[in-house]
Amino acid sequence: MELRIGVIGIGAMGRDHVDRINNRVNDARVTAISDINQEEGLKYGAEIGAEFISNAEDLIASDEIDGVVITSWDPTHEEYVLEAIKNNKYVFCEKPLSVDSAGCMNIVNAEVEKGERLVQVGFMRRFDRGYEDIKKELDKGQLGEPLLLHCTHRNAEVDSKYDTPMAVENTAVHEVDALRWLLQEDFVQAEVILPKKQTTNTHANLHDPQFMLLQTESGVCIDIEVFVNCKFGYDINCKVVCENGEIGLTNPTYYSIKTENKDYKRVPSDWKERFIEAYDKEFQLWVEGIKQQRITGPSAWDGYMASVTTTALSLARDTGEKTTINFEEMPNLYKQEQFV
Ligand code: ISE
Repeated sequence: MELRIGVIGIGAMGRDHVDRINNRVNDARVTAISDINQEEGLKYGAEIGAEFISNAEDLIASDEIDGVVITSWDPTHEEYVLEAIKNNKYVFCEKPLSVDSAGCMNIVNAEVEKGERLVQVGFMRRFDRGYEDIKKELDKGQLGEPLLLHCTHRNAEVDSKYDTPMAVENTAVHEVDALRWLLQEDFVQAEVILPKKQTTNTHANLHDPQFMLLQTESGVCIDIEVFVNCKFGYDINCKVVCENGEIGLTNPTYYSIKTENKDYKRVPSDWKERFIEAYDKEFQLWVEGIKQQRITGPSAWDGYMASVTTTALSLARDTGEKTTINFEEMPNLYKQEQFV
């Protein structure tokens, strides 16, 4: 049976997901879309053969929709996810699950009350081959205990709307989730160091680059460089230093070009290119989850934990102080599937 998927928000990310659902994911098709821009929505709906439903709540409630994808403006996520839970609909929500931790907790509580997982959050890095392989190696234990992690998250450039807080909330949030999943433990302390020297390629509202530090419950120390105007491409690195060795991501390019005394490897241009396979896999897992009525991908609890951690990082940046990360106790609903 082909699942009927409704997508709310048809900006760049929404369209990217429509394309993967219709062309690369098995057993699902986008049959309805919704967007605040009616003209664009009608035009795009006609292009992809999907009904345009102007009111997102009507799309969520429709009997002709089996699953909802939320790629709308961040502040609308919480409201639409809660509406989906109310309507017993499976829902895939792009990060952030909500703009704050209290909002994420509202979703956790609504799901716990239903007694069933309906929500998957768009933390795609868990599905990336590189991160998966690192996790397998760490789980084997031959490298010994992880001690330190060095990560970089570099974007070629960002637009003028991207400001200092977004380096945490929009960008480092991916490391926050992926590293928590890799290490299978939570973070307890956050710190952000803003180097005095910034790139001349930034603008007045964006401190770039930034240096973030996290510590886990067991004492693993992590540094994350976020540099979103690095100019040369989308460059993601993660090195885990263990007792008996080191393991890290490589640039996932399958060829190099030698010419004019140089040996070139391509650097991806953005996250859509770098993580294309991971995005496809996360959606395939979501579709399988709906079919089997058992969602196992990143959960509302993971969305909440990412939010408490990014909130602490933001506070640490604003105060210049090390900040303790506090969180609620994990409800039983999430214990079984934790860190899948
Ligand atoms: C963007 O929203 C993403 O999700 C990308 O993965 C990240 O690299 C980028 O910095 C964000 O702005």
